[in-house]
Amino acid sequence: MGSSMARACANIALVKYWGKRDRNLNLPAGGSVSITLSSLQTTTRVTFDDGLRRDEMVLDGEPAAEGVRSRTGRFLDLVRTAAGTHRFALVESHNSFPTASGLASSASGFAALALAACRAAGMDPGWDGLAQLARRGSGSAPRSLLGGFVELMPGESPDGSDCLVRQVADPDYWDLRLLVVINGQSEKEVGSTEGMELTRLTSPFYGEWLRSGSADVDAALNAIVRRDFRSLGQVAETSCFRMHAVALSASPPLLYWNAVTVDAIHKVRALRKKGLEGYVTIDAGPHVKVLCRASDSEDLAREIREVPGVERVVIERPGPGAEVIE
Ligand code: 2P0
Repeated sequence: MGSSMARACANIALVKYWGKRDRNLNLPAGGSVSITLSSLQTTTRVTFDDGLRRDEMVLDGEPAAEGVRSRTGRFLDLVRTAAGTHRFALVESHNSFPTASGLASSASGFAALALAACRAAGMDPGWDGLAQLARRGSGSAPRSLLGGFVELMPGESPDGSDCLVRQVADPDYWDLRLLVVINGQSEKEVGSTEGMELTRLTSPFYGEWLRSGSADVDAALNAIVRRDFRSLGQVAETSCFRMHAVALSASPPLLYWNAVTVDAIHKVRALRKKGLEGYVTIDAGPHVKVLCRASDSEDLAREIREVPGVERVVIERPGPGAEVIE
C-alpha cells in the first residue's frame, strides 16, 4: 500500500452521452465519440494511510465539499473491495480549470483517480479494467483514459463487461483544435447524473434521442477515418443540439445555457458564413466549445473573444491519455 499520482485530461464529446441503461453500474444507454484535450487536466495523488479514520479529500488546495468527498469515498470503496484492503486514503486533486461547470472535470477527475488509486493499491487491472472502474465514478471518465479521438461503446451485457473504450485515432492523427470558450465559473444547478435521469424519466423524446444516436456515432467515426472536417463538425452540432433539445424537453426543463452561450453560438454561425469554419458543441454547462482546423484557430479565437461576457478562450489540441506520473 502506498501513494501514487496520475494525470488525465478532460475530454469533449462530439457525439454526446446523455442517459443511462443502468444507474447502479453507471452504464451509458448510447455510444459516444470524444476528443481528449491537451491542457485542461486533473492531477491526483492517492495515499492509502493506516492512520486515517475516513477518506479525506483536498481539491485545488481546499478541503473538498462533503458531497465530493463522499462520492470519492464511495468510488474508493470499489478499489478497496478489489484490492482486499480496508485502509482509507488521502486524495489530493488539482484541476487546471473551473470544477463542475460543464468542463468535464468529473471525466478527467475519475480517470486520474482510478489510475492513481489502483496504482497506490498495488493493482494493475489493465485499460479495460480501468475503464470499467472509472465509469463507475463518471460515465464520461473512461474516454479520458485514452488520448486523441476516442469511442465509448455502450455494450449490451447487464454486467457492463462489454462497455469499453477504444482509441479511434491518436492525438497526432489530425490537426484539429477545440476552442473552449469560458464564460463564467459558477457551478451548474443540475448535475449530469440527475439531469440524465430526469430526461430519461420525463422527456417524451428520450427514445428518439437514443435511436438517432448510433447513426451519429457511425457518421462521426466515418468522418474521422476520412479526415472529413465538415462532416465531423456537422454531426457534432447535430448531436449537441439534439442532446440539449431532449434535456429541454424534460420536466422541469433543463437549460444549461446562459445568454453568452447563445451569443457565442450566433457568432460561430456568422463566422462560418464568412468562411471561418467552426462548429459548436456544448455540455451540461454554459461554455461553448468550437471545433475547427488548426489553421483557423487563432482567427476564430480572436473573433469569439469579442463576444461580450466571454472571459477566456483556450485553444486545445487533441491530447494524451491518462498516465501515472509518480
Ligand atoms: C458527454 N456529458 O458525453 C456528455 C455530454 C455532459 C454532456 O458525459 O452521470 O459527469 O457521472 O456518468 O460523466 C457528463 O456526464 O455523468 C457527460 P455521469 P458525467 O460528455
